[in-house]
Amino acid sequence: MSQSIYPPSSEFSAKAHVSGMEGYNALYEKAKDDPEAFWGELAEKELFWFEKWNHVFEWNPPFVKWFAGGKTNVSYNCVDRHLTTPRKNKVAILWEGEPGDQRMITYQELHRLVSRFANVLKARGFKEGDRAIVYMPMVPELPVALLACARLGITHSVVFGGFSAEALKARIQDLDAGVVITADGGWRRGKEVRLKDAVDESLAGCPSVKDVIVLKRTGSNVTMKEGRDHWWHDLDATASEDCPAVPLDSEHPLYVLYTSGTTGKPKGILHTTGGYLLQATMTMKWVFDLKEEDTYWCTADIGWVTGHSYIVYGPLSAGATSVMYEGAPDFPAFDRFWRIVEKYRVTTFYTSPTAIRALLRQGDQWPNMHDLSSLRLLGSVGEPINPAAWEWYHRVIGKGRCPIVDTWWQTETGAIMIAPMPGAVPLKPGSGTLPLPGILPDIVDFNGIPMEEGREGFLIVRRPWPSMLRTLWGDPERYKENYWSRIPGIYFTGDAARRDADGYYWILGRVDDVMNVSGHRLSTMEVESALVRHPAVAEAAVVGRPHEITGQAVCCFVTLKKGDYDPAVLGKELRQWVAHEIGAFARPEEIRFTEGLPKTRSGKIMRRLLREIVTSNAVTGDVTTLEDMGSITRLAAQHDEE
Ligand code: 7RM
Repeated sequence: MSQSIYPPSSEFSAKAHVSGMEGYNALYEKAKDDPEAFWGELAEKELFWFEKWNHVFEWNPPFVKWFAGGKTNVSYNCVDRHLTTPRKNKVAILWEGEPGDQRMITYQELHRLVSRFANVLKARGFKEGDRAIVYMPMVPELPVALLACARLGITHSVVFGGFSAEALKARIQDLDAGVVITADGGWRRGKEVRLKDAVDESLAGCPSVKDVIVLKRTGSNVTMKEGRDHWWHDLDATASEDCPAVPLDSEHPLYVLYTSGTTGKPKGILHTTGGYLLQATMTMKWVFDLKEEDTYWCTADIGWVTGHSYIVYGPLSAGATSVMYEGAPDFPAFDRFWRIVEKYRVTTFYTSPTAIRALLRQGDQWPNMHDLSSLRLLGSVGEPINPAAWEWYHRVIGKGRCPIVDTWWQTETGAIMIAPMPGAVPLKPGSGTLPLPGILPDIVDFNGIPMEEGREGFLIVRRPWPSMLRTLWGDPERYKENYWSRIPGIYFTGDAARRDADGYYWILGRVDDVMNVSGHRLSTMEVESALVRHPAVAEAAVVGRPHEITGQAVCCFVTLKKGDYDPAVLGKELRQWVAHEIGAFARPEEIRFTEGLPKTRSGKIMRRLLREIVTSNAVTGDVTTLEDMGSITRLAAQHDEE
């Protein structure tokens, strides 16, 4: 496959935090040779500590501690420390609600909001070691609630605002949370998402919950239970603005974030304090090349890890101006993102391949209606980005001027692990390029033996890193089993990948997304990228189905770009196309045209559900992360008609 390479422009390099491959190599080598010195110096320089640590890290596989004995506070680092600098009147959060309302909150104002709300929690008796569930829309009070918890050492767990009452209840129970922080509702595609109703429904079986604090966002009618439920504004009105941040151990649990595993029970990923914040802060500079004058926008939802690390903790710790948007990208029209970029003169824009493909599908007229010349850097996260989407993002959004940082990481890794430093590392569309300093990934076979260049294998990480998950909440055995036993003593990412002659990493998707057709290992991603290279195809999801002769057969779900197609003709053409692009063995057995694909709320295609549909035409197991349950019914129904 011919490969285009995009080196950084000399203009971009000249101003970047890290310039040229020499700059990258020097940092990488230093971190590799002496991780203690490397991370120790950064921790001292980049974060505020009440007391210094005893050791940079202590590694008792598979458990690690970073900066243990050191005392710090995430809320202090994200807010208070900026108040004695010229940043005190800088906008921290530049917020836009879906209906078009706006708020601009400076660091000083953020300090007041966080201190007051921390005093509200304190007055209700919550303190260091307690747990809070946060179930809110994307409004500024969401980061305020998180920072208030962090200020007091209350471990928070954000549950995405679209989750059902049932999913919420499971998380409240698993965490044994004492308080739920919520809102009446939020706005999504012009409709109210009624959060308080879901909280009421979930609380029947949750005796641990003493208090529910309700923000008024939509103003709709909600039931308030006497003694248990309180309006945020009532409690906040009388709260003092003086609430010093509590010095906490570097290993104090900052948050738990639930993510679906291969079984039905979600895993509670635990992140702690000093190490997490350090890597989140450093990646803002290394990967997003953050400058004082940037207006940075990550479009993720705070309900998943990208929002935690790259809307709340990373940007605020680094003193950024961070845009936050409440609603959907297509409301009221397909240009909402580009409208916001133009309006606030956004310089750095970080989104997912799913969003890019969805917007690409609507045509260039939407971005072309807006002045996007403020952009200087683009980012991608969540899935491999296919070359066609990359090229569109680069050309139509970035006007060929902006580097694209393709960032590989996981809820478990806490912060970005593999991504280009944009002033240093030449880009190859579809590759996360090289590991960041201190990160030692490798690609190995079943026995942990490194694969040769170009060969597909398991992506692993050899050394603990600062923002690594510490355990699964309440289940250290599952933590060991899930991440450290496939190849004993080594972190197993669950992803397949390969490395090219330049040492660049190419992520091929989850290991359980690898098919085996006639003895050929074939990644579902490979077939998907072949399909989306076809001009009629907007998006594709591919799964394997048991097959008597070939082991597995390739089944494809395809959404089309606008146009008139004859499904019979196009189906044949696409099968031929894939055979031509990859090889005859990859020729799909089946192509199903569909209006939409089942996705998680963070935009990942749920291939597990598609696998169940093609094997048994039924769906079982955990579907709580699914964005639109209707997509499943429609896909199954479509099959019945065939
Ligand atoms: C941040 C996030 C993690 C999984 C991971 C991969 C996939 C994420 C990329 C990617 C290719 C990327 N956390 N993934 N980023 N694949 N290129 N740049 O997404 O826990 O929700 O998902 O997502 O499979 O293991 S996550």
